[in-house]
Amino acid sequence: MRVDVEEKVLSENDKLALGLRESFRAHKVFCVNLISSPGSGKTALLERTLEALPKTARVAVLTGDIQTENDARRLARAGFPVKQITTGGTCHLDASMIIKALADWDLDAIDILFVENVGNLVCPTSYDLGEHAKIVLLSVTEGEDKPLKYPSIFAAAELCIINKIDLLPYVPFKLDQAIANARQVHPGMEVVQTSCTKLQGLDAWLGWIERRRARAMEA
Ligand SMILES: Nc1nc2c(ncn2[C@@H]2O[C@H](COP(=O)(O)OP(=O)(O)OP(=O)(O)O)[C@@H](O)[C@H]2O)c(=O)[nH]1
Ligand SMILES: [Mg+2]
Repeated sequence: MRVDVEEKVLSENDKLALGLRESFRAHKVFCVNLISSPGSGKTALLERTLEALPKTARVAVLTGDIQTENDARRLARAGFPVKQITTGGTCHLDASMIIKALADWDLDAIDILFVENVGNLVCPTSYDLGEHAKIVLLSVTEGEDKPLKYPSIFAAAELCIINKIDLLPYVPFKLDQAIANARQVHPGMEVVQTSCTKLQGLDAWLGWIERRRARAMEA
């Protein structure tokens, strides 16, 4: 019975996600969905990203959390449109939440939409948001075995960002092994290493966005 209900909820989400995908296509919005454990640095990466973009860039952010507007407050400082989605307990964003949050935004004024999912390495994976790409963050304090323990998100994500590399001297994190583990789950997976405190790897990340967006717009 439980399985039946979950399947129904998921297929309902899939229908809504299909509509979102069509809407992103029609309005030429490139959308990425950032997923990671709580505290891996999704908001920090988006803060650094927004700061690095020209003020004329047409970017916007939806950020999901169970409670608080903290992340929206942090992200809004860069001056781009930001909206917090507070789920009130739900451990992931779903397509209906994205549709509701976008309702009063003009999609024609947005080229790139960043979605920061609720901090959770499991549940967000199952919910299509109509995005072009899922991106998984793994910080070096979490352990190099995480791609093997939580394979679904590493299989589904197009890009793995290994964040907090400034902490590598202080933690027993085997970087090569982490990359090998990610690629064991997802052969050929692209990996970018970043530090949001030391501003490392941001060019590689921004370059990935530009290339991936160009591909999405061609399709
Ligand atoms: N040393 C170091 N700290 C970082 C880095 N990136 C983020 N942090 C810190 O890690 C903590 C968590 O970062 P957040 O950006 O809030 O992480 P998050 O993934 O958005 O967390 P949730 O939204 O709660 O899931 C903060 O104290 C950040 O300053 C990094 O590259 N290096
Ligand atoms: Mg956050």
